[in-house]
Amino acid sequence: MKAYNAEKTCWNCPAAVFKGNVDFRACGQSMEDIKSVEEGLIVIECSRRPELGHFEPSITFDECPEWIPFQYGLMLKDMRVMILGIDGYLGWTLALKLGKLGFKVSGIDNFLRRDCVMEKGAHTIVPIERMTERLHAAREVLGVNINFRRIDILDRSTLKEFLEEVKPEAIVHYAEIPSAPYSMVDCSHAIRVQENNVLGTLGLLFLIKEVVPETCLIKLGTMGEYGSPLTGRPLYEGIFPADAVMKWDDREWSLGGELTPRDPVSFYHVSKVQDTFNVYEACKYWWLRSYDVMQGVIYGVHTDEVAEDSRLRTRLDIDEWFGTVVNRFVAQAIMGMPLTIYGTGEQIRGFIALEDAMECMVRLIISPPEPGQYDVVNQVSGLHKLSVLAETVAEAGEKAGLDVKIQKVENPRVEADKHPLEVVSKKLPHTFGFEPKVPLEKEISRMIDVMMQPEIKRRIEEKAHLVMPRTRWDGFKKESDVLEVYEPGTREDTGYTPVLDR
Ligand code: USQ
Repeated sequence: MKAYNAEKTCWNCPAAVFKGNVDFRACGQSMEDIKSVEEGLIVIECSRRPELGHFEPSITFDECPEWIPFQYGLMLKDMRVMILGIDGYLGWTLALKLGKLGFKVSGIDNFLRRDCVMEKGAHTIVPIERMTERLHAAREVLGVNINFRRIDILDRSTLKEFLEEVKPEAIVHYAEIPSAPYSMVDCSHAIRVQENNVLGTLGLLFLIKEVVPETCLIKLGTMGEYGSPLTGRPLYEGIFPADAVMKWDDREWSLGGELTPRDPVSFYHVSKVQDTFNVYEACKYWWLRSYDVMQGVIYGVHTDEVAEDSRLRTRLDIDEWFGTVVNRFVAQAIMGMPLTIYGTGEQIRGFIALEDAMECMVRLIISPPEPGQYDVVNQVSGLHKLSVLAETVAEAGEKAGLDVKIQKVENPRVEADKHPLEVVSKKLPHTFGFEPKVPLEKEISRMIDVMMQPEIKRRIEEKAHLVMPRTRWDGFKKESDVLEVYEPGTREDTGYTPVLDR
């Protein structure tokens, strides 16, 4: 069977440098126009094989000797991937995975995540090494060499030098502050999040235009950009499908191809929406190419690479600022704290396990968009209602001999806590050949195994006082009141049933 990316051509390949007779990067025409009107005029030079001279961009990945088969499809030999935010939960995990697969990995980080967690007085419950030790262990254990620089994404001149040195063929952008509660602490935290995220991304776009316009930017967005429309309107993949229509006043228009509405749920999520528009515009103005990844809530601790050696582990946060819900529930089960459901627990969210998310990223990296193409994928493998999620964690905990209770606490956030949710996530399975491999229950029990280790259990208990929510969207500073505590298995499943269109 042919690889899912076999039919892509030089148009998609980051090694193809366009040498055509038109400056199509600024011409403002649609790509279809360019392709038909300028047929024969657009030529490329292959940066990998300059001896071929100038030719039409029509060689498929399947035909090109630079694209070689590997377990996920075809990969560009020694493809250079730069990860921005390489020290984080996802960045580090992806770096090891890509390195092990034979990609040439480079990355930047300014350790902002470590600082923000320290500001809370918390720590990653899975201990992680300093970067020098991480790099050393990656080399020693996995034979992976990572070209790391300590650079702040806002320091554009230093980042520019690094981009010029590496000339990445894909850039994965994780260098953002990822926490909704952190962005709601007060004015200076809200500004810090938006400054780092929005201005960091905007500056990056200008640098890509200048230094590596052929690269693909794989930008981490969030499912939270869409919100959860009370009408139950499906959450399409960022852009309305061709047959979507708007009806009003006895008239009808096609919405096909337009960005779908966004309804973010915190100042952090707003920063991601702003990024979406900036990336979308940059692709339009300068023919950059990007995948905007609307990722659901990540959970988990496992990939083969991070599990290889304790020095290679990735971080795991459970405090009220940086812990995400599944990771927090499992830690709460371990320390004997009733699982903290915010509000009714009828909120529904998209989720994906760490290991599955990493596979999706590899699949996106090796199948770049065309010049000028901005595309969106909804990266979720399941939709779960929070109350049901708590039951699932409780059940796994009980199997492991833990006595788990659930508590409903006053919701510190302003969010719909009873809403339908229908999510479309068709591109990853149908265009990129991705099938989720890690069921929720499996990852939860892997997490329980890791968190029951005495050192990690001790680290959880040490920070137990930072787990209850205190950061409220209304600005008052107070710990949420407990509304009720109950035994798992004693409540009806109420609210809406989620729908995932795959
Ligand atoms: N929640 C609880 N109990 C908890 C923690 C959270 O009921 O102890 C609830 C929240 O109220 C919310 C849901 O769980 O309804 C998810 O909260 P979360 O803190 O796990 O995730 P969120 O704030 O949405 O943000 C996280 C990541 C963010 C990413 C996002 C994906 O921190 O970087 O963008 O997940 S998504 O939620 O799909 O937007």
